[in-house]
Amino acid sequence: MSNAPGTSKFQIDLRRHLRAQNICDNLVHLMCEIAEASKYVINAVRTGDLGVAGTSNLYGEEQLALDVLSDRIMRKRLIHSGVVCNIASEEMDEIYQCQASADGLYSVAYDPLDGSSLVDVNLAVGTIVSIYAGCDLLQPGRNQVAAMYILYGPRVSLVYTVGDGVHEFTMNNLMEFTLTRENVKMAAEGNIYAPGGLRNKYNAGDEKFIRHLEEKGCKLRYSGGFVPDINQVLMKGKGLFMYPALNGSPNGKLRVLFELNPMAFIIEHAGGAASNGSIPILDIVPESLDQRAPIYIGCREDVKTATAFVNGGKQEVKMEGSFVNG
Ligand code: AFP
Repeated sequence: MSNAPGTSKFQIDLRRHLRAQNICDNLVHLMCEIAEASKYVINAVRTGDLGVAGTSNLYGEEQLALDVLSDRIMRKRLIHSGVVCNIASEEMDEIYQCQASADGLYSVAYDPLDGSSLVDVNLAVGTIVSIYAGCDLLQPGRNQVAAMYILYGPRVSLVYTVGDGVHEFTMNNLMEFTLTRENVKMAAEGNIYAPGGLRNKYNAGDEKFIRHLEEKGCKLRYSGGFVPDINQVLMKGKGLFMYPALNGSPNGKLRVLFELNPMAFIIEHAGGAASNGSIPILDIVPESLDQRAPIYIGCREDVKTATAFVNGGKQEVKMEGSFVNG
C-alpha cells in the first residue's frame, strides 16, 4: 500500500485501509459502521451501570445492564447500516431479520461485550464480530468474509481480517482508528499459554499438555477475557489459548458463532491455527446459534501438540525430555 504524500503508513485510517482491500463498498461501509458503534460501547463501558439487567441470554446466563446496552448499540447500528440481512447476537435468543433479500447484503454474528463480568474489576473486555455474505449464519466459519474485534483496554484497538492479512488499528485522541500493525504474523511455536476453565475438571490429556508446556518453560497468562487473552497471543505472536472440554461440559464454554469462528478466522490468517481437538474450528458446521466447542487456538505447532495430547498421541515428558510413546 502506497502512502499519500506527507503521510506515514501509520496515519492510515480504517476506512482508507479497507478501501485498499479487494472487497466491495458495502462491506467497507459495514465494518466502518461497526467501528463507529464501538465508540458508543466504549462510553457505556466507562460510565454505564454495572448492575444486572434482570434478564438472561440464550444460554440462560444472567445479563448485565452493559450486555443489554452494548447489544442495543450494535444492533441499532447494523439495522441502520442498510447492508445487513440477518443479525445474530450472543445476547439475543434468535436471529433478527433486517431485510429479506440477500443481494449484496451481509449477515453478522457478534458478541457485543465479551467478558462483561470483568468490567466491575476494571479488566479489559471486547466486542467480537463475524461477517458472512448473504443471509445464512449457520455456515462453517471458513466461509466468513470478514472477522474483527475491538479491545477496550488501556488503549482501544481494532483488529480485522478480510482474508488478506491481519491488521491492527489503535484509537487516537480524536477517537479515530489509525493503522498500528499491518499483516500481523504468528510464530510456529510459543512461550505463553492461557488455560480456561476449572483445572480440576480437566481431562487427563489436557492436564498432560499443561505439564508439557510448563516443562518447556511456558508462562501462564490468563485474564478471563477472551478478547484480551487472544489479542495477547496474537500480538506477541507466541502463545496458545485453550478452553477445553471439561468433565461435565464436553463442549467447553465458548460459543462457535460469536467467539470461536471470528477469532479462528483471524488467527488462521495470521499463520496460526484453531482446533476443537479433532478438527479445525473453521470446519465445524454449526447446528444451532448457541453451539459451543472446546478450543485450542494460537501457534500452529502448539495447537498440533495440544490435539496430540488430547487424543492420547503423546504422554508426559520424561525427566530427560523425551516423550513416552503411549
Ligand atoms: P463472560 O462474558 O460471561 O464474562 O465470560 C467471558 C468468557 O466467555 C470469555 O471471555 C472467557 O475466555 C471465558 O468466559 C472465561 O471463562 P472462565 O471464567 O470459566 O475461565
